[in-house]
Amino acid sequence: MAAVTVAGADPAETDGAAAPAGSFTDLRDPSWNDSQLRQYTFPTRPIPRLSHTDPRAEVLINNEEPVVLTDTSLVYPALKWDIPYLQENIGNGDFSVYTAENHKFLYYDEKKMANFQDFVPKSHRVEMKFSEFVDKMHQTEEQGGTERVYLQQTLNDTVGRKIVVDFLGFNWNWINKQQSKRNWGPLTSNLLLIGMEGNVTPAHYDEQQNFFAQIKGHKRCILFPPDQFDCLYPYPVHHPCDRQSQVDFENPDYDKFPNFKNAVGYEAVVGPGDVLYIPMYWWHHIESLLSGGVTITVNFWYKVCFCSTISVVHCLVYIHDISLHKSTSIKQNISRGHPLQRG
Ligand SMILES: O=C(O)CCC(=O)C(=O)O
Repeated sequence: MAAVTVAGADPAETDGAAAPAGSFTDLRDPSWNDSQLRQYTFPTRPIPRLSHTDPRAEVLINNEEPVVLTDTSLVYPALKWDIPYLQENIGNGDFSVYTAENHKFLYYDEKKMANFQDFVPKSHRVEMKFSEFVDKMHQTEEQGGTERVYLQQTLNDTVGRKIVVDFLGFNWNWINKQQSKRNWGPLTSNLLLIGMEGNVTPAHYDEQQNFFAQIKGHKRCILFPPDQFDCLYPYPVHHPCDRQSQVDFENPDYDKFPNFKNAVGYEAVVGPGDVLYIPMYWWHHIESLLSGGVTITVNFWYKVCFCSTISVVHCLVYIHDISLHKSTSIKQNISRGHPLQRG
């Protein structure tokens, strides 16, 4: 895998030194401030923010390194989305909503729960109508309850006409070119994420390329390259939390996870109109800013087809580069014909 050059492309960066997470400096967007970021122990460097026309952005994506693209217009028609507009137009389908007793929404694969009978998930998936989700969110906001909700639903054909029109107005021309010039497989899904302020998706990696398009509110995204696999201690492959880090970023247990002391992240705060490229196998921790209101994101997940020669070479490079755990899971995906579900 190519050496990570991500920090070097940041026009705001001077010496490339890593700063403690939560105190990185770049060209600040005045609509948020440091007090809205959670505090962590590990250092981070900024992810470059570039125009999609900047040749350095292409280089980063080609190298499978993260970049925030500031002007793709990828989800331009959706920038008007807010809760009242969605309530009016999103339709009467069922939505997957996760509920949790605290702000952390650790993903787990329900199909793997039989393998670990003692596993007790800390969040639960419930199917509900959009209006029920909004009521639950308002209940917590108004009554100061501890139960939080996070809607995470693949966009599908139950959405109303105006949402379809907005969706068709996405910048498919740009994103289709991104896909075809890198020989990625098909778009597998667009996940719609609607979160409460302060919600956290703990660090995990996905087996797909991701253009993560921010629509409303701000999210802080902390990424770690795949070569920091040994710092992040994923759950075992057959565990429901496969691909998720076992390290609690807010209270790391260094006796159990000593290499976490060596973790160095790359971070960016994304706001409406920004698109973060999250390369396949890069760990990502994502938080909706504290006191920042509701966040809305749509992601674009692309399979990588391991069928073409170039992808096989790519795959072999990965297998060579990363630890046994990871290569085992990649090999499993290849032998299964790469059946991807969420991520
Ligand atoms: O936005 C989030 O909270 C999580 C999104 C995520 O993990 C993804 O798009 O892969």
